[in-house]
Amino acid sequence: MTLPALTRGEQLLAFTDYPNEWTTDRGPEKRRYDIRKIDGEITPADQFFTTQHLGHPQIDGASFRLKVSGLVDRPMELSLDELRGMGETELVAGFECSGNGPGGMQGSVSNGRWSGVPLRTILDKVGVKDNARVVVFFGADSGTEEVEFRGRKYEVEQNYGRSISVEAAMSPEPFVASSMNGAPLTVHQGFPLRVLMPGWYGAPNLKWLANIHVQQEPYLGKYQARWYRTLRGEMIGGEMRWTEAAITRMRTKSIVARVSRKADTVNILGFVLNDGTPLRSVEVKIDDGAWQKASLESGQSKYAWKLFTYEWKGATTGEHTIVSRATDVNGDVQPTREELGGTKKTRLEDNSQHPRTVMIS
Ligand SMILES: Nc1nc2c(c(=O)[nH]1)N[C@H]1C(S)=C(S)[C@@H](COP(=O)(O)O)O[C@H]1N2
Ligand SMILES: [Mo]
Repeated sequence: MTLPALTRGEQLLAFTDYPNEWTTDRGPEKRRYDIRKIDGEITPADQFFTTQHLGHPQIDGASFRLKVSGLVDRPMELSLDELRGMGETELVAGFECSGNGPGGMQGSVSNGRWSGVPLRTILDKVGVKDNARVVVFFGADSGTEEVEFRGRKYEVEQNYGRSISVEAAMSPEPFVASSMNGAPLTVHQGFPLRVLMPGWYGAPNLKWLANIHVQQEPYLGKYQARWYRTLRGEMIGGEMRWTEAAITRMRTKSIVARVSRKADTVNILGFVLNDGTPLRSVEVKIDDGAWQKASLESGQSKYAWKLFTYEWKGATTGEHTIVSRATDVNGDVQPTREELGGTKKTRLEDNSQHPRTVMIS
């Protein structure tokens, strides 16, 4: 495995596409990850990107209880100790905010080592009733939200909420995480508990989890039904139909993150992230050259981001454009901006190729 850390005598090259005012700071309690600083597979907790809508709730771990309610045989309120006693699973997984893109220099993405209790273990303990279809997660964070209906606006108090199907909830992957990178979750990361949906965008990875509620009908809270969705053209029954769908699984995206030089070799490093679908290749293109195959690391799990590297020999001085594209085993190729624009109207889930510019001096 090629180590992503810089070796002796290796120097970072400057990207010329970062706006002068770009910083990792996104205002109170929000932070981007500076992907030029990737020097290992795991993002350190104090650099892990972070965002939320309704601020940070302060939760006392000792008196905290996770409420499990709705269509279950045995509703429960579980303490952190009780949850810890129910088993532990660990997974290296990355995710990006569905709004991550060139505007924020792809800084709303990170990769961590999470551990916690499988969601299925909790649901088995309370007993999900046969008529249950949906598992809703509510965070402890709340605030006044504006909801628009038929041209009128309404102000309501609500918690951040997200839902998944019972089928997805009972699959082996999702878990309720209590630690990242070997330490309890920070307030930023959702202390004391967050949902970890491996392979899904950030929005469903609900922080400060306070209540798991099981129900039969779809959950239509603002952050499920309105805010996190995409207007997309799909071929359905042989016709192109424009439909809206909730943000769920990550679409394959590769990004050139760091460019460095040692003697006459320019080293290009980037990451690929998706929903766990195995990858066929990652390729790199320099200026108007041909696509060249990059070497791809296997990553620490199916759901971890995969780092890729490409050695560029014979680079000339001046500004150059570098872009990458990933292709999965099904042959799905990461689209260009123009290609993606043909099937997606709204802004979220932008997995288009992102050409970067660097200066070689
Ligand atoms: N309770 C709660 N969970 C939340 C959110 C939120 O506003 N409230 N924001 C979501 C969004 S949009 C993203 S991108 C991720 C960010 O997770 P991070 O701060 O650990 O990077 O948290 C998700 N979980
Ligand atoms: Mo997000």
